[in-house]
Amino acid sequence: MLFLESLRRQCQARGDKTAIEFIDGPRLTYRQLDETVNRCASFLRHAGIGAGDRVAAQLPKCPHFIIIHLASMRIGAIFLPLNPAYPPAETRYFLEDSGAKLLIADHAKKSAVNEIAATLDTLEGTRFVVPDSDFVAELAGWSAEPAPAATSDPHQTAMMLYTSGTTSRPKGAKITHGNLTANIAALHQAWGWREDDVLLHALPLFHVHGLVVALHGALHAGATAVLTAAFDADKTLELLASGRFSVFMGVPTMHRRLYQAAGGRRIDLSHMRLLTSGSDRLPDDLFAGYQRTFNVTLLERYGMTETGMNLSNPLHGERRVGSVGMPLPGVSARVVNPQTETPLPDGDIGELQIKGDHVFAGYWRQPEKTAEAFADDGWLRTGDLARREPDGYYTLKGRAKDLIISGGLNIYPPEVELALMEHPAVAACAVIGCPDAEWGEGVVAVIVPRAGQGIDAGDICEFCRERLASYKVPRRVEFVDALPANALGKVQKAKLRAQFCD
Ligand code: MCA
Repeated sequence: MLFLESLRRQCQARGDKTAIEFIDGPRLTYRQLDETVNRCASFLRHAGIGAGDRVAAQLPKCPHFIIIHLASMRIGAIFLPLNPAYPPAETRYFLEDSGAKLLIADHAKKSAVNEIAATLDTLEGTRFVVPDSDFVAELAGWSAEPAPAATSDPHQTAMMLYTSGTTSRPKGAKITHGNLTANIAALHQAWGWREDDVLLHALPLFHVHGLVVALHGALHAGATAVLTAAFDADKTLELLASGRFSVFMGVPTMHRRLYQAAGGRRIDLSHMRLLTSGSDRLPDDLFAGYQRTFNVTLLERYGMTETGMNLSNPLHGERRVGSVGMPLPGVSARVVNPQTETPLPDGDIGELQIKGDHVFAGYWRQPEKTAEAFADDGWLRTGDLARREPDGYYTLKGRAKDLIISGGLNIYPPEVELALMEHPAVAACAVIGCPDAEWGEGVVAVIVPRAGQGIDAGDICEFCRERLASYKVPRRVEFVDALPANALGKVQKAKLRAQFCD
């Protein structure tokens, strides 16, 4: 049964039980959730949205986002979540590339959004919502009649999430209804989701982690998701310690801040059933410090936007420090020689490749990039290096691709380099990630200035801020006379890392 169908059944079965609740904000029961999603689906159909159309939402974390997300998928449209931190140039690219027909955005950004919309032929409409407003009341005039089942095909695309590439502009990963269903089924089995679970949801909603793993996970189980509008470590720790919650998911930067917020106190969280960490490597010291401080063992898992979750440490059994665990039910994994793509014996390091019904359907309108993503025999190339231990646990050993992960967010150096190269005083540049205690890695730009042009680091950062979401803006800028290059002229980033990462 597809995820959407099982969600509808949960809505029918759970009636007055709370489905979603915002801290200091609105609460929706399963019945209200179902009705409101139906009303929003009526509104979308009335706005001319049909199967296969792209509906973009660029909103802060609010109930509107969740309703629009579910309603879009319910009528067979393709949901496209956009990070509100994107500056106009990035937002425009995603709307243009996806050919989004409708954009629903924050009322506070109306004039900037309208400026972008005026330049796009494919975007037929924009709607603005006030995130604090009563969306349920606003939709009350629309029919709550369920939409005719538009989504019985597991191969139909349910949503599109943009991921950057090492050599190209960001690509839209097509996630099908079948992918979502396979992932959720695997996680429910592996993590033992229960209807009496109460999830504290502090992640952004525009990534797989917050949207699928956390939110869909709770709704699929008929559990309750309690959402914070943003992540505040002190507030989150207070909530976790309150005894109300059984599940929490975060990225290492969030867990590090929670650990620091404890300030050396021992705070017992052992009443919680499951605390997971993902989107970036969990440092060993944090794993151990967390255990001592909170009397719980974090469960580390590994996923990708293109697949959702792949590997996980076990719910019962050893949660191994430094390991991302074993393949989830229905997931096949192998480690191969990156050159020949032949499987390697246990203990050898190679590229991790993945297969299963959860693996995405390809990149939007990019058949060549899609073909490059898969090996000839159909396995997905993750671009991550890993080793399988003889007892089946996998350990990540680095990246085959040029990627920085900062606070659980992927940043592709070529994207930042392209922005830097637009600066008139930049003759050449290279962007690297240096270890950072808070963020995991921090973006460092190494720049060769153009002769005779004045240039300073603050100006460079300001220039980037106009073109890139602020988390991609270099935290440090270094100036050099020349970049180290190999015989083919390729910049040797390892040398730069050795020079500039302490
Ligand atoms: C915020 N800032 C960052 C980051 N986040 N800088 C670098 N890296 C970041 N990740 C910057 C902002 O640009 C801003 O800069 C300043 O920090 C404060 O912004 P604010 O929004 O207040 O930050 P925050 O609330 O402290 O955010 C930190 C955070 C957040 C909570 C750790 O980054 C976060 O929610 N990360 C999780 C991302 C996530 O869900 N990843 C999953 C994707 P300025 O002041 O200069 O403007 S990967 C995924 O889904 C796969 C499938 C998987 O396996 O999970």
